[in-house]
Amino acid sequence: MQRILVTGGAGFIGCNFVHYIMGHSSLHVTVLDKLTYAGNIESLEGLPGTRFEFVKGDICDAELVDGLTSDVDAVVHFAAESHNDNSLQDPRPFVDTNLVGTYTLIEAARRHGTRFHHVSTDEVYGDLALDDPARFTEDSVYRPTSPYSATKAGSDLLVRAWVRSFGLRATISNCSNNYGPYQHVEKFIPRQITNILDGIRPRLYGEGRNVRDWIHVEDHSSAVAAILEHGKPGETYLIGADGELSNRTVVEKLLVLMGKSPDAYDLVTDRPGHDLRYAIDSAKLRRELGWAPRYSDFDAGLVATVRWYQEHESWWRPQKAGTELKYAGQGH
Ligand code: NAD
Ligand code: TDX
Repeated sequence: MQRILVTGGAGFIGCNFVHYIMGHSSLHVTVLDKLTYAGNIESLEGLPGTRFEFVKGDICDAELVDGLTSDVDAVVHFAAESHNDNSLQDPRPFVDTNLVGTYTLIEAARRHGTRFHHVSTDEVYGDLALDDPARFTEDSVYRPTSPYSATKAGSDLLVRAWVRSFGLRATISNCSNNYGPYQHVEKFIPRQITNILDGIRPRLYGEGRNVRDWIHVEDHSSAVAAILEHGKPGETYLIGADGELSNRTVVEKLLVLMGKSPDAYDLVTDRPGHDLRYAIDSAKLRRELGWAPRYSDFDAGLVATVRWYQEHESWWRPQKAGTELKYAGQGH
C-alpha cells in the first residue's frame, strides 16, 4: 500500500489520524474534506508536503470521489456529521453526508476494487443501563437512538451489504468517545475546558449520571492503522480503552485540575433521548491484531488535553462564541 485517501481529514479524529499515519509510515495521503463548520485546515499544518495533498470537496460529489478513489490503494472514511445535538436540531445534513456520502464512496471503491475502511461509532448499538455489567461486542444488536446514530448505523449496514453483495474489501470499526487535541469546542470535554478557561461554569445535561467510555484519539488512530494493515476484509472491530466514567466525574476532574472547586458546575436541560451508557469490549481487536491502547491513564491524558487547549487558544477561539450562542438557544 502506497497511497491512501482520507475523508474528513480536517476534522478532529481525521486530522489526528493523518498526523499519526504520516509519522508512522511512508504513505502518501490525500485528504478530501468539505471544510464544514467542523473542519479546520489549520489542524493539518506541519505535514511533509511531498507526501500530502489536500482537496476541498464533498464526499457526495460522485465525479470527484471517483477520480480520487481511482488514484489510491485504500480509502479511510472519517467524514461525517458527528454531533448528536446538531442532529436533533437539523437531521438533513446527517442523512446527506453519513448515508449518501458513504454510498458515493463505496460505489467508487467498488468500481475501482479499492480497499475501504469505514470509521463508525459505538452509538449504533444504542445504550446500556447504568448498572448493567454488559458491554458492546461485535455481535451486539443495532439499536441506534438519535438521528446521528441512526445515520451512522445505516452507513455501517450499507458497507456490510457492499461486502456481501459486491465483494467490497471493507473493514468497519466502531469506537467509543474520543478526547484529545483538535476536538471541536461543541463536544463535551473541550466545551468544558474552554468554559472553565473563560470563567463560565461547566454545563451537565440532566443529572450528569450518563456514562461514556473514553479513549485518547491517538489510540483510535493506532487501532485504525492496525486494522488497515492487518484487518480482515468483511470484519468489524470494536475499539475501546476501558475508560468508563460518568459525565459528572469527568467535569469534577477537570475542575480540580484547573484549580476550581469540584462542585462549580450547573445542571441544565437534558438532551432529548440522551443515551445512558456506552461501554466497549475490545477483546477481538486486542486478540486478533495485537492492538493495545497507550493512553491507559485517563487523568494524564486529560492533563495533556487541558494543556493543549491552554496553548492553542488561536485554534479554538474563533468557534467558541458561536458555539455557545447555539447552545444557549437549546437551553444548554
Ligand atoms: P468532526 O465533526 O470533528 O469532523 C468531521 C469532518 O468531516 C470535518 O472535517 C468536516 O469538514 C468533514 N465533512 C463533513 N461533511 C463532509 C462532506 N459531506 N464531505 C467531505 N467532508 C465532510 O468528527 P470526528 O469527531 O472527527 O469524527 C470522525 C468520524 O469518527 C465520524 O465518522 C464519527 O462518526 C466517528 N466517531 C467519532 C467519535 C468521537 O468521539 N468523536 C467516536 C467514534 C466514532
Ligand atoms: O455541554 C455538555 N454537557 C453534557 O453533559 C455537552 C456538550 C455534552 N454533555 C454530555 C452528553 C453526553 O452524555 O456529555 C456526553 C458527551 O457528549 P458529546 O461530546 O456530545 O458526545 P456523545 O453524544 O457521547 O457522542 C460522541 O461520541 C460518539 C461523538 O460526538 C460522536 O461523534 C461519537 O460517535
